Amino acid sequence: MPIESNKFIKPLNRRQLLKLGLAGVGVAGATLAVQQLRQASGNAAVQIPPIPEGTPTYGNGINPMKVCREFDYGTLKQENGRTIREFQITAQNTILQLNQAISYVTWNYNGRVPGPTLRAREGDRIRVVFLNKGGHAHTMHFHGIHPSEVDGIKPVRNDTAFIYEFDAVPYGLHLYHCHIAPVTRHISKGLHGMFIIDPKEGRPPADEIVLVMQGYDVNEKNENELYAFNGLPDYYMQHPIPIYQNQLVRLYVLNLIEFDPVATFHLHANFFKLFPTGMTLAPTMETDVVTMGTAERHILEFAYPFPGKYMFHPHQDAIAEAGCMGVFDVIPRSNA
Ligand SMILES: [Cu+2]
Repeated sequence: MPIESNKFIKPLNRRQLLKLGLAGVGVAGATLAVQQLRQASGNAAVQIPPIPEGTPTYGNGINPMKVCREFDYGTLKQENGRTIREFQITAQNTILQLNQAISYVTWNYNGRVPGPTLRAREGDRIRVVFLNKGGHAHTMHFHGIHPSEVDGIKPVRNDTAFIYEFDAVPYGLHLYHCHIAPVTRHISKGLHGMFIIDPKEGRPPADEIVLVMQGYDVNEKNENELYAFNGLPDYYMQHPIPIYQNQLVRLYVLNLIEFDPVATFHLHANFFKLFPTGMTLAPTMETDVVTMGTAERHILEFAYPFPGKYMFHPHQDAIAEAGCMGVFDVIPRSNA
């Protein structure tokens, strides 16, 4: 698939150049300046609605309303003239109250399901210090391009650690998960998370939201009884995610439902632009439903022109009605 790397870097006119004090520089210089501005500003220009009061937490104070906009950029270190982005991950077990009747022992990374959304820039050197406190052998297998030694299939025994180090390539929306057999079991018990590699030139400012779709096989019969976005069934039905009217929203959607071969993602009363696997800077299509096999993921972009509450869910009723449903609460800015 061709990658159009400069799609969003439009040449500036003379007035815009004067404003930037760049009238004397060439187009290449101006383009670079725009890229630098975009990197410097990041999403600082984007206003995000505050977390509604009273949204419940679980485990060690984990709040799915926070999780949906939380990114772990790691810790930057300088070593031998190179920047290393270091992440600390611990596999552990945490009991989750999935609904009023079912509490479930999850296997997870850093006490949360899904694990932290790890985020890096294309070309960064990544170092993941992985400590296994889960009581079973686990690993971290990253999707991406890397040498076999760090492919995360070699078991890391309980109470031992392993360091995965590799370059963040290619840019896109990727994932990591445990790769101990049966892999479906280790993934569906919660050992999974998103791994976002931003393109060097960045993406336009947007309200960025993470949604990981997951199933729970609570009685271990190789089929799911419950489903969820970001770990807790029906959480975003009871606690809609607030977004602003006419604000560009960038949704990072990952399907990690095991035991069901496919699930779709459908957005109500709108259409979204689709960036397959997050590996393009220009959308390849516009639609309101997209089909994903297990481990497939896409970036979706949209804005809501009208205020109100709008559902999102897979178009498979059995999945949606068993917990994989949520609502966006579109708020006019004047009310904010
Ligand atoms: Cu595992």
